[in-house]
Amino acid sequence: MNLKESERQLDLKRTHYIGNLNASLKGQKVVIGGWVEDLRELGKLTFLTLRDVTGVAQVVIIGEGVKQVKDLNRQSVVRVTGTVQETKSRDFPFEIKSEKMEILSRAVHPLPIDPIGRLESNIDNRLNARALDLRNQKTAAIFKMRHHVLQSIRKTLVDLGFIEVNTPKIIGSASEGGANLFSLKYFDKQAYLAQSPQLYKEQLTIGLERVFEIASFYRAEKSHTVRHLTEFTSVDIESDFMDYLDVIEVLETVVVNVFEHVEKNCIEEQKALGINVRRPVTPFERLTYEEAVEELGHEGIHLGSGDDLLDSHLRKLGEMHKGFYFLIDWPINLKPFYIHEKEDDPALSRSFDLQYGYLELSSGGRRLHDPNKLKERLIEQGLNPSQFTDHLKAFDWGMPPHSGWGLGLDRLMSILTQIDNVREVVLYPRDPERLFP
Ligand code: AMO
Repeated sequence: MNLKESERQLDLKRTHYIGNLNASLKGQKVVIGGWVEDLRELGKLTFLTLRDVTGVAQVVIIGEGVKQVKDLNRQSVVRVTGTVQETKSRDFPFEIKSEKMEILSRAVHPLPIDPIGRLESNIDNRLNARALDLRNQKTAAIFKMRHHVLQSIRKTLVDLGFIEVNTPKIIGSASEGGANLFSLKYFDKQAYLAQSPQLYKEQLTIGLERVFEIASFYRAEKSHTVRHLTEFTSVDIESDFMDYLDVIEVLETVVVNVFEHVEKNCIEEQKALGINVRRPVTPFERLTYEEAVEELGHEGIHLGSGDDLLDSHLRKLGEMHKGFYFLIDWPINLKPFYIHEKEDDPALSRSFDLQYGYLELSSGGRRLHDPNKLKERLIEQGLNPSQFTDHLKAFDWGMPPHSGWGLGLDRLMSILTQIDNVREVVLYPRDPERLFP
């Protein structure tokens, strides 16, 4: 087929990612592409620092090319055909002598933020220009790490026999029964955004036994803290034939594997962030709610049995229990309707939270699988069983005993990267004030 020049597809191929180049390729012709991080004229030469997602290289331009890049703004996108050669530079092990320079896209000047990070931008300006912020190596490191974290979690759960599923995010009735639901008009009906996959994941144990989901969920809470978002990513699991202490072990394995994976596989990212990720000490401590209340008592904080642990209490506990620990056996009145009581002490429940210091990372437990008990609990909590008909009917189809948990991925990322504000570890965070970009 004879295509006219204008119809022919532009050749945009590169021969190498910059990260795959090395000094041993001396004399080899390569085609690389990326964005211009820096440009320095030095007599008849121009030095161009070119970055792609894998690394940074020095390009030397002589002759015609010098004119081409004379007025080129930083962050513009170019493709360079050239030869790998030795360099006198102290910052680079080799350089590319440019033979052909193609300017593919021009960046404006000034840009809304300095993506090199030489000029500090505040978080709001960075989030408003998030795509550009990803050219900052610190920011890029966070999201490369997040990718590794997701891979590690998937691997651990798949290895343990869990099947990855996708449940609906547009739902007809509240899954957790709470008031913090976003409602939306669904044609002529009322619908909501899912707060969690709770009811679906429980139902799925009927046929798939062990399931997990990694997805966005929604909470209509006007919380202005560094740990709350209105849209957050949750890692959820549910398994039949497991009690709460079994799924606690799964959770510990997931978390420890994440740290080990990142320690080994994210060397550059740790450097960029100035952190050293280390495998946490195991097993994580398990503190019962009653023990926690007693410890708080010694600190002069007196709680009645069944009182919730408020932020200030968790902060005090966090001072005494640094790092990861499980808070187990919560009073049943503090837990959602689906949580199973402790048979030997029905005021308590087979439930847990995973804490990192003061921060709650996950909660979970054994679930009620007896439909009559579940109906009773719904009524006790002021909920109407008739709104849960679709869920309850599954409990008559041979519902196995089951347990599970939900882990806040954004909070885990903030612990791992040692960055307090979850907005930093989410690409386009949503909070009560932020709906754009
Ligand atoms: P819970 O409501 O405790 O439990 O949520 C589980 C975990 O999700 C994270 N999380 C949040 N992260 C950021 N912003 C928010 N607004 C937010 N809300 C929750 C936290 C929290 O520990 N269905 C149960 C889980 C289960 O029992 O399986 C649930 O949703 O890290």
